[in-house]
Amino acid sequence: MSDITRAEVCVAACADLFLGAGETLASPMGLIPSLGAKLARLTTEPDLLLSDGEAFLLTPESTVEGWLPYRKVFDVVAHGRRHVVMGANQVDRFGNQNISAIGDHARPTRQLLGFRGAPGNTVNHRTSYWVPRHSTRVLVEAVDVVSGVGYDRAAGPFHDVHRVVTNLAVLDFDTPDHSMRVVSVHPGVSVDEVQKQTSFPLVVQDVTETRLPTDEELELIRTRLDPRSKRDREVPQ
Ligand code: F8G
Repeated sequence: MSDITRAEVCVAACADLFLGAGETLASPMGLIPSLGAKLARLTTEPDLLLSDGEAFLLTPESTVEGWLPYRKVFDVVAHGRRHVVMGANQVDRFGNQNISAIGDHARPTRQLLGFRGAPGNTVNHRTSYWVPRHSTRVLVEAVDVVSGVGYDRAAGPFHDVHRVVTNLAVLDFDTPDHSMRVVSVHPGVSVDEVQKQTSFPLVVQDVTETRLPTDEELELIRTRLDPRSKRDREVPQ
């Protein structure tokens, strides 16, 4: 299939976040991660559980298939069989995430979402991040406030910041000091461009090109999961 869009590459990269997850609760925030989780469920991970973030488990077509009220989500968080894909106003080289405030904490210039579930998520189970606009403003040397905990802070045995998927690249922390590394750049993007849009030096080794979605995946994305192409609004071509 031709004309594969950047948004579709990002959806497939988000689906790959869940490779090997098995019977795990996926909690994707934002459209592209949600499409990715649904795509994974329909292809490689048939046992993946999809939360609507409120009270239900849903099939990829949004039919209710389970009851997961808020209080129960906390049990799953503590148990650890969950993979959350959160957003980030800022994320730094060790995977600290900020969705709380911009600027000096005593007098922030912007009040954002607050800490929400980020601290508990990051100390209890696998966490990834989705950044729709990779820029030096988001990929910062050090976050202004730590919401999600990174590798340079003592975060306990269940801490597992897996990957950061952006509109330009896939990144992880699989380095000796857990500083951020480029795993792959999306087709049409150079490593230089990714570095230019990042405020700290990235580890660059064995970088590949992010895979294209398969024909089966494209069919699922275009006809079943997002027929109205809302994905193009989150990641313009
Ligand atoms: C900036 C920057 C920046 C933004 N530098 N300025 C400015 C400088 C920008 C704008 C203004 C606003 C378990 C669980 C939970 C639960 C439970 C269960 C979670 C405990 C459920 C409910 C709960 C957390 C889930 C997410 C976040 C998803 C996004 C957002 C965003 C954008 C964060 C990316 N770097 N950045 N500004 N939540 N959301 O110029 O200025 O600030 O900017 O898991 O919750 O409680 O816990 O945020 O901000 O994962 O991803 O989209 O708020 O939209 O509009 O960009 O324009 O006003 O002048 P936003 P944005 P201005 S898990």
